[in-house]
Amino acid sequence: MEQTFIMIKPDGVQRGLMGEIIGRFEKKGFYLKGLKFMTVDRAFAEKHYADLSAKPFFNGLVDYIVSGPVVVMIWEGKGVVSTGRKLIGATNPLESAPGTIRGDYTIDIGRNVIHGSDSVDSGQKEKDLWFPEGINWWRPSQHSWIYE
Ligand code: IDP
Ligand code: MG
Repeated sequence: MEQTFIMIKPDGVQRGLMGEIIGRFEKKGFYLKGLKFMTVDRAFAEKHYADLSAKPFFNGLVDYIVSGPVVVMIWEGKGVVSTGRKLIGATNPLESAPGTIRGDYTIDIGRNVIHGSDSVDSGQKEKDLWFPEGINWWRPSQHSWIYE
């Protein structure tokens, strides 16, 4: 089944939004397959955001990601990459709809509390980067109440 990499950024941790964010993915019906609390260094953050290295905000983005602990997760489910992005909302909170995580809890693009993979392929790459030890295998007992 499809998987995505989700990170609660340092502001989401500091602002006490961990339970809220995890709850939204949980209640939707996605399965949590990996979960860690960690602090990364600049080289690691630069690797995660390598595609954005030419952007003018890149150094500020790296400063932001290394500024405190993050919660990193692997979520699984049908369509979880694109539905996960919908739960998260548009990158710029000025454009993210109410009801989305960024729409409900954030103001500034550089403090948008959460990351989600933008494709199945980048989800796989991000999982390999953040969870080299692998993730857990389990299937919640409610499976047949979520999937027909
Ligand atoms: P995404 O997180 O919605 O996938 P990306 O374009 O991949 O958005 O950008 C990664 C992150 O870089 C954003 O979530 C945001 O934290 C930061 N970012 C993007 N654009 C800007 C900007 O114009 N100024 C400051 N930070 C930005
Ligand atoms: Mg992105």
